[in-house]
Amino acid sequence: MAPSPLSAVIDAGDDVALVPPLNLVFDQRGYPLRLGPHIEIGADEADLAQTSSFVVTTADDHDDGVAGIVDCTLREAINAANGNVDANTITFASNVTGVITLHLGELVISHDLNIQGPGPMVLSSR
Ligand SMILES: [Ca+2]
Ligand SMILES: [Ca+2]
Repeated sequence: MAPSPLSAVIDAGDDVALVPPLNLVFDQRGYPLRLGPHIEIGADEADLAQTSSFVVTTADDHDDGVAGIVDCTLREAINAANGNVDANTITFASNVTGVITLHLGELVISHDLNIQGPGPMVLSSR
């Protein structure tokens, strides 16, 4: 489980794990081991929140509370955009294809939002 955004373990790890002999590259979930200035204490690196425009990085439908640079669902991007009146554009990473099945219910958009998808032959939602 990733640390909460205010956890004291964030960026408090020893970056020596990134260099020989350990040469660690990924955390236990496959995220880059260092996001931000330093690694976290523990097995999971906290994702960094996208703050202005948002790039969806997965076709999954979940909400871990962070529209992160590594893990950002359409739902997380919309929720983050809803909380920021200046953030009004959502795009999709090129690897996000297929169907986004909305397991968690409908998406709620609270103000003007520009969602730029790759087209229905590449990505759709239901
Ligand atoms: Ca970090
Ligand atoms: Ca996320």
